[in-house]
Amino acid sequence: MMHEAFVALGSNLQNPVQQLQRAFIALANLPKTKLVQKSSLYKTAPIDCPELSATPVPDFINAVAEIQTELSPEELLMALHRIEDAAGRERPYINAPRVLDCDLLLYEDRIINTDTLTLPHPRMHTRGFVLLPLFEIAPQLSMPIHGKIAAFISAELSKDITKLSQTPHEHF
Ligand code: PH2
Ligand code: MG
Ligand code: MG
Repeated sequence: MMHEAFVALGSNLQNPVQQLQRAFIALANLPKTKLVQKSSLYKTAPIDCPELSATPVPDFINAVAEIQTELSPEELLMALHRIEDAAGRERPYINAPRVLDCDLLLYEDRIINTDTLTLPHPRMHTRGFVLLPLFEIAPQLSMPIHGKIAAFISAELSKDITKLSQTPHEHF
């Protein structure tokens, strides 16, 4: 049985646009999984990222993908971690700059609270960099617990987020 899931992608290191393009391909290549929709790429200001040096935290590129998968939520989570690791992800401290972050947002309407996985993603309804790309590909979507994503989108959450009009090199 195929299950609908949504995955948030983010990068603010080492050519983030290319990191996200590769991440979409990696999602499409997962076993027992189809990539159904990908949002535009969005340039977003960092949220809750500690500034540990004089250099400002780089902006992010964010996007959301819709997939259909026969993987279980736990299998999918592990597969997403492997995609992050393959991109060279390091985890020196919480919310450190990263080459690739792949977060499982929703898996059908499952509510899960284990040590390793919380669904729906606990912060998804508070983050413009998730809500805007998600709304682009699934405007009618409803989250378990919180309800319609559209109800959470506001001018405040949308500030410092720019939709990139064109993904470079997509025409080749
Ligand atoms: N991810 C975070 C924390 N802050 N800010 C932006 N703009 N984009 C992100 O993907 C992001 C963030 C934790 O994963
Ligand atoms: Mg994240
Ligand atoms: Mg993550």
